[in-house]
Amino acid sequence: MAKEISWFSVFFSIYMPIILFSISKSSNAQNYQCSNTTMFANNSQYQANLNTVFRYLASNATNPNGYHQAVSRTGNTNSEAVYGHFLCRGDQNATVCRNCVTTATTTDLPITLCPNRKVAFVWYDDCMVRYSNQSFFGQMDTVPGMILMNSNNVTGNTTRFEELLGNMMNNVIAVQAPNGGSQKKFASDVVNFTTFQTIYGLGQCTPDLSPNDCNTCLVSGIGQFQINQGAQVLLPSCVVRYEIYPFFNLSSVVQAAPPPQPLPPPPRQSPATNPNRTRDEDFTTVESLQFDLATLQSATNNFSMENKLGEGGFGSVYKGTLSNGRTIAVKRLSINSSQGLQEFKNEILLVAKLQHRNLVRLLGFCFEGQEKLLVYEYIPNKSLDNFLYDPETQGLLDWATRYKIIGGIARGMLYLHHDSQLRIIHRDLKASNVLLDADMNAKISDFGMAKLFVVDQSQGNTSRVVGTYGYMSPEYAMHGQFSNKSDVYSFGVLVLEIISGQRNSTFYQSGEAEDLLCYAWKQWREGMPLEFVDPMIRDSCTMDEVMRCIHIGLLCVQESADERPTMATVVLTLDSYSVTLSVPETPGFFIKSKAFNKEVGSDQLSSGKAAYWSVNDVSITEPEPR
Ligand SMILES: *[C@@H]1O[C@H](CO)[C@@H](O)[C@H](O)[C@H]1NC(C)=O
Ligand SMILES: *[C@@H]1O[C@H](CO)[C@@H](O)[C@H](O)[C@H]1NC(C)=O
Ligand SMILES: *[C@@H]1O[C@H](CO)[C@@H](O)[C@H](O)[C@H]1NC(C)=O
Ligand SMILES: *[C@@H]1O[C@H](CO)[C@@H](O)[C@H](O)[C@H]1NC(C)=O
Ligand SMILES: *[C@@H]1O[C@H](CO)[C@@H](O)[C@H](O)[C@H]1NC(C)=O
Ligand SMILES: *[C@@H]1O[C@H](CO)[C@@H](O)[C@H](O)[C@H]1NC(C)=O
Ligand SMILES: *[C@@H]1O[C@H](CO)[C@@H](O)[C@H](O)[C@H]1NC(C)=O
Ligand SMILES: *[C@@H]1O[C@H](CO)[C@@H](O)[C@H](O)[C@H]1NC(C)=O
Ligand SMILES: *[C@@H]1O[C@H](CO)[C@@H](O)[C@H](O)[C@H]1NC(C)=O
Ligand SMILES: *[C@@H]1O[C@H](CO)[C@@H](O)[C@H](O)[C@H]1NC(C)=O
Ligand SMILES: *[C@@H]1O[C@H](CO)[C@@H](O)[C@H](O)[C@H]1NC(C)=O
Ligand SMILES: CC(=O)N[C@H]1CO[C@H](CO)[C@@H](O)[C@@H]1O
Repeated sequence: MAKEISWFSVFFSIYMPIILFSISKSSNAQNYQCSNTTMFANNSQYQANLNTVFRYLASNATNPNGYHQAVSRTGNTNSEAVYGHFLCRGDQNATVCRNCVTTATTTDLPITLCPNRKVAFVWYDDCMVRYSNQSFFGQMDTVPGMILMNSNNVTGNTTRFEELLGNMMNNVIAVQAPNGGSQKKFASDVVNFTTFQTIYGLGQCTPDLSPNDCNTCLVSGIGQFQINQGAQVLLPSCVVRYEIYPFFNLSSVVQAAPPPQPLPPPPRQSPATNPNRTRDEDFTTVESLQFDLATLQSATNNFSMENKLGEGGFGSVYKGTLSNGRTIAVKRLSINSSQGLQEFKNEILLVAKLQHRNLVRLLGFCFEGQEKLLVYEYIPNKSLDNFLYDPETQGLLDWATRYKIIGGIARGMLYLHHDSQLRIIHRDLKASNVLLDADMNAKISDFGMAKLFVVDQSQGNTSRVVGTYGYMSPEYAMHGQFSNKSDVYSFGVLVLEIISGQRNSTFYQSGEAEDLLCYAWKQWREGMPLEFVDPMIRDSCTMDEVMRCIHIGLLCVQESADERPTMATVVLTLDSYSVTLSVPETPGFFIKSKAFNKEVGSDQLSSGKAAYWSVNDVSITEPEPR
């Protein structure tokens, strides 16, 4: 097991797993987090200040915007100051708000839930209350948090449910994001699922956030939804929730929700680099992520062959079972990091905070002696390439499943590029790096490796190329230039592979030795896209979805990185049929000449196979950054 050290690790381990239990409307006093070991003494100055803050909050609970911040800093030192706030749910009236805040501040927090704790959070249906020994005002925090799931499965078409839910939550984001100042940042929406079932959703941020921060918080919450009959994600700075029963005042529903807008550009400054934003680390420490070598050896049967799941870039992966029964995947790194140990640990801490339902979660690491191990959540099914290219399992991937996988990969990549605080470029997105869970949800793996092993993660040149031929964009393969758009290119190749059921690198269409991208483009230009579709799904697929996906794929692999869409546009396009797509230009690698004219006709295209890259489907990962 991971070493249990402080309350921080408890915070973390509470946050990491999805806490599953049915939501009952009445009792939800379970939803709290408090520092276990940082206590204050009875009759201390801290207690006096905290009581003052509680009194201020309760007496301001009838504020019209349902929000109040209070500070009490009586005493000699700053360390005795207490900061607190409450936020009432946007549709509730003052009476409900006051009852909720009063319960929190007079009994629950001081007596039953978090007695003598210096830092605490509690979330109820109607309000949330938080206090700390340091200021958090105006700051966006997504840790610690709680995920509550209704354990009942959706009855009916889950794909449709997920689509409707996604569109509804997009509306919720779009509606409240523009609200500035002290206005409520609250929105709710309703959508009919079937004649008999309706989905109700809401999202709310603390009003002290900027619109961008509010957006980021909501997106990060929604990213953790799983598709059940209901879910709520409770974060310090925002909450998101949906149910199949009306759980809020329906007159709060925004009328005529605007069409979904592309997400606004993320704030320029990365929160991770703002020195004032290091508070997150308070709740996740390197220690809480550290595993004993002995623990991992015994979990993996001493890295036995029977436990080996496969070879990935960077090393072999083993299945393990911890003494508490939890299954894990352990990656045994075969490479050295040029970074110092502390720097490496700091990066691990950051990567471990990337959490999204379409990303494989990093649970921890072990760095002992010669061993360098990364511990991940275990995903039961194999990777996408195993399914896609094995004639025995190919049939399991019907069109609906493939479509869901494409959407999942897109959302996971969007989170990496825009929504996570780190703005990660994956750099090695490919079918073998997409794992499928028991419900065939896509989970992207091996992200953040560039962050762990290369110092500079912003756009720039790199002296070595990490990536896999066949998925690498021209600018990356040739010049080592990487950016979000190189990932978009790899995504495009992956989409075309999923639709065609063919590996780009071994693609061979009888008669004409072309690569997959050219073939896709040609069929598209000639108005025969169905020719390109995997024969296994030709009869069962939904034509307009397939067309849209091929179109998106072709846009993503355009030679000019500027012409390629962003992942935000890709997700929007997948979610909304009203977005008009531009006509794709020539795929990169079609021909290496820059002078290639886009006006050229298809006959000329098929003869334009002058200078192909050599085929090689191995990850070329040179271990040592220079
Ligand atoms: C920390 O507090 C939580 C609830 O607040 C409790 O479940 C857990 O057992 C505590 N851990 C320790 C180590 O005291
Ligand atoms: C504070 O006092 C209460 C009783 O008033 C007692 O139950 C509690 O254990 C005390 N806490 C500490 C940390 O001494
Ligand atoms: C509200 O809180 C402020 C401090 O944050 C305090 O001065 C005031 O007395 C409180 N009560 C009311 C009714 O305003
Ligand atoms: C808050 O309390 C923690 C734990 O006691 C301490 O490490 C931290 O320095 C305190 N922060 C401030 C601003 O006093
Ligand atoms: C406030 O809302 C509650 C329940 O939502 C309701 O029972 C109560 O009558 C309302 N009070 C006022 C003053 O509107
Ligand atoms: C939901 O579905 C999964 C498999 O699809 C099943 O294992 C699980 O038992 C179901 N849960 C409920 C509450 O029916
Ligand atoms: C489920 O919903 C999706 C999206 O709305 C639709 O394309 C598909 O045909 C539906 N499946 C069934 C079995 O009705
Ligand atoms: C949902 O269905 C109800 C009744 O069937 C209808 O009155 C309502 O307008 C529908 N709502 C939406 C958002 O379509
Ligand atoms: C629901 O909201 C409307 C408009 O804000 C308000 O008039 C009504 O009293 C609310 N109902 C309840 C039960 O709170
Ligand atoms: C950090 O906080 C200090 C004091 O609260 C403030 O003066 C400074 O402007 C902040 N810096 C940034 C980058 O937000
Ligand atoms: C695990 O394997 C190493 C060598 O690979 C060996 O030194 C060690 O004793 C083994 N441990 C156990 C518990 O078998
Ligand atoms: C985009 C890309 O790299 N495509 C490759 C697909 O496979 C052919 C060979 O079949 C390569 O030449 C291409 O470079």
